[in-house]
Parts: sequence; structure tokens; C-alpha cells
Amino acid sequence: MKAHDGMYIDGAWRPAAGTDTTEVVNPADEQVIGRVPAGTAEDVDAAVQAARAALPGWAATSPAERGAVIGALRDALAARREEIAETVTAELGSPLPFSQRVHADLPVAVAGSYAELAATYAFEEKVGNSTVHLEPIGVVGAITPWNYPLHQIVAKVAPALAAGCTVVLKPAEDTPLVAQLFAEAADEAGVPAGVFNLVTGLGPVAGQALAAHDDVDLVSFTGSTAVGRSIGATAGGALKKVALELGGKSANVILPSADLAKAVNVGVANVMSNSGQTCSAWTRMLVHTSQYEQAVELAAEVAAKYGERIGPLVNAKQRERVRSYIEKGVAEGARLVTGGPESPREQGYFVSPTVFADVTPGMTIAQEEIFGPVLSILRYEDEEDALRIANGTVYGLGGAVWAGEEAEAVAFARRMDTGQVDINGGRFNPRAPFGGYKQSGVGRELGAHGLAEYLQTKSLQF
Ligand code: TXE
Repeated sequence: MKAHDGMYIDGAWRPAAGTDTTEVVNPADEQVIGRVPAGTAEDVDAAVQAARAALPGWAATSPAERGAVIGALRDALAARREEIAETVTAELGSPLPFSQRVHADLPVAVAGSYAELAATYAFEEKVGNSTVHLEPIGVVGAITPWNYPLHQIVAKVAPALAAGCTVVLKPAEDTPLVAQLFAEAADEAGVPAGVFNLVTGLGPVAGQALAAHDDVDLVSFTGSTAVGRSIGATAGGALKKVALELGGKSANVILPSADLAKAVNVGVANVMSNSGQTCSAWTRMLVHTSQYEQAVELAAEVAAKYGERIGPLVNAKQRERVRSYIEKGVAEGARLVTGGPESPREQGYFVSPTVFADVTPGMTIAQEEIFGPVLSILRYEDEEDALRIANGTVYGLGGAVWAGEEAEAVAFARRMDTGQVDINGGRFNPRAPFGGYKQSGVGRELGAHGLAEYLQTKSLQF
């Protein structure tokens, strides 16, 4: 795989300050496929300085000009669809069709939405005798994870650029190659020097330096709740703005009036997708006691079919983590109906699609984010019980409700403490705000709400 041996700073690939590198490993066969520089505080500082210097010029461009640049970025990403998909397949391990359809195409849709929004967003409002100006917040430090590596980058960089901000990106160490491709696309699209900068490297070194940098105005982070909490504390201490997109333990609530087979089929597919490495995955299926055994049987059947179709987990650490959760599920008395902790293949970080029945709300596998292809099926007695279980975790990111009538599902969804709910299998909307209630995060990404995160308001009174 092609890998740059420098950082993209101030519009050019420059040698890193230090000589350390990180390996990129293909999780499907455990082979090293590339090496990228491991950034230090010095690299981060150079990138932040470039972003600071470029800020006045970029902030002064018209929204239409910014929209045109983001449109060109969208086109540059679209033109690289195959290269992006192959790169994500190599460093994340997802099957190529999924990489094409999701990892490559979704960021193109998101970039396209911000090309439009930049040009149409109301950056100026009139309120009585005042005009309110929505101005860029400044230099953004973006720290992204590996699970949807390009989507997570575009979901931060595109709205930041639309707002008139400049950016320093520290992508996940497992998936730096697609981040380098993004930098190439930004360069090709005519994003001016210093407006977008890339520093690869380790979280506790380069990520930490970026989050703590005095000259960063907003830190936008997606990743684990533990790291998010520490970034939030650092940023809060420095009184800088923070946007956090963290973990989830989303409930898929199947009401008795629903089409059970459809709800179970789609529900299992949702959890197995991307090998379960989706923060909003519906990892808890809630089924009425009268339909419980039927749902369990069907879920096990559907999950077993995913055996050959899902990719590995991203790295050995994640595989161990998922395995230990599966072992904990068994130890705490849940009923393993398919899958298990054993590796289904000799090579690669694979975990079998796994379904647990007889999961009770207090069990670890019903409370903590597993981030693997593991579904917990819980039983409820009535609607109030279902609501209590659905809302009974520290998280509130995604969710689903299925019912015979849409109105019944909507009424239930309105009572859920969560940032988004799919009604009867609703499709993901890249223009609708995405983010969490409770410990799932702070702020929103995507669409106009996502753009608003990168703005600050100034009122002029007349
Ligand atoms: O996340 P980390 P990991 C959850 C999921 C997963 C768990 C661990 O449950 O099993 O997190 O994954 C950077 N200062 N999610 O260890 O470490 C890191 O380099 C600044 C949910 O991979 O949070 C990477 O760029 N940055 C999730 C990013 O943070 C630091 C997606 C995420 O890595 C840092 C991924 C530090 N001290 C994992 N330490 C979601 N919400 O979608 C690490 N990083």
C-alpha cells in the first residue's frame, strides 16, 4: 500500500520532526502493509501554527467559495472511490463491497451535503434591532477513530471548512493510510495551504498534544468514552470548546405489533455490519416475552449466516477485548445461542457472529460497549418495562423501534433517552444530526447541526 513518510502541513508533505514510525497491519492476514511517521508534539505544533496562519484568509472567503472548494473535495474523493475502498479494506479488514458502498461512498455524500450547506447556511440573522453573525470558532483539532475511518474524518473536516475554520487532523493509528488519501484529495481539490493539516501518530502522544494545544480553539473527538472524558476535562480546564462522539449500547425495541421477522433480520444485520464496530449499533435487542423464543431462534439462524461474510476486528487488542466480553457473558449466566469466544480462523483477528439470549439488564454484556459482532437479546414484560430497559444504561446514542403502526413506534421513540432512533428500519440520513445523550457525547455531527458546532455567534445592536 502506498504510504507517505511525512506529514501534510501547510499544503505540502514535510518530513516528520522525529524518526519513529507506526506499522499499519492488515487485520485479515496480520501482514504489515505500510508504515507512517509517528508524530510528536513538535509536528502538532507546526501543524497548529500553519492552521492559525491560514485562518484569517479562509475565514474571510465567502460561503459560496468555501462551498465550491468542498464540492471539489467531494469530487476528488468520488474519483478515488476504488483506491479508498481498497485502502480501507487493507487497513480495517472490511469486505471490499462494504468498503465501496459505505466507507468510500458515505463520505462523498457527507462532503456533498456540506458543499451545499456552506453556500446556503444562514451565517447572518436578523433579531429585532440586532444582526447576529455566525463566525468560525477558529483552529479545530480533530481526533478520529478507525471504525469508519474516512467518514469520521469528513464528518469533522467538511463542516469545519464550511464554517470557515482551519483544521489539524490526528487520525487513528490503525487506519492512517486513508487519512493520507484524504489529504491528497484535499490538496488536489484546492483546499488552500494550512487550511487542512494532517499529523499521524499515537493517541497519547500526537493526539494528546493536539487536544492540549493552547492555540486550538475547538477539539472534536470521536472514540472511546475513557479518552473522551480525559479530553473533555483538559479542554474544559482550558475553557475551550469540545465536541465528543463516544460509545453506545443502543436498544432495538421490537413491540408486539411489529413484523417480528423483519425486525429481527434487520436488527441482526445492524449489529454484524462492520463486524460490530459501529458506535450506534443496536447491540441490545428487546423482545416481548410472548415472542421471545421465536426471536432468539431466528436471530441465531440469521447471525450464523454472517459467519463467512463479516471481516475481522481491527486489531488483536480489540479481538481480545471482544472475546473477554463473550467469556464474561457466559460466566454471568447468559445463554450462548451461536458463536462464541473461539477464533473461527487461524489467521486474522476474526470473531464469530455471536448471539446471547437470557440476557438481563444488569449483566456486563447488557451495559458495556463490546464493539464486536455480539448481540444480546433481552426480554420485557410490557412497554414500561421495555422503556426502563432501553433507557437503563449510561449511553444514549442510537436505537430502533418497530411497531405495526408508525405512530406507535414514534410515541415510544420520543420517550427514549437517545440521540437518534430508526423507526421500522428507517435509513441512515447523512444530513440529520448524529450524536449522543448522556455519556454518549457532547454536540452533534452532520447536517446543519454539525456545522453549527464550528461556529460562534456575535450580535451587533443597532
Ligand atoms: O479508542 P481510542 P480505541 C470505543 C469502542 C472500542 C474502544 C477502544 O468501545 O472498543 O473505544 O478503542 C486517539 N489523547 N470506540 O482504543 O483510544 C486515538 O489515537 C488524545 C468507539 O481504538 O479512544 C484515536 O485517534 N487522543 C468509537 C482516537 O483517539 C487519543 C470509535 C480513538 O481511539 C488519546 C472507536 C489521548 N490520550 C472506539 N488516546 C466511536 N464512538 O465510534 C487515544 N487517542
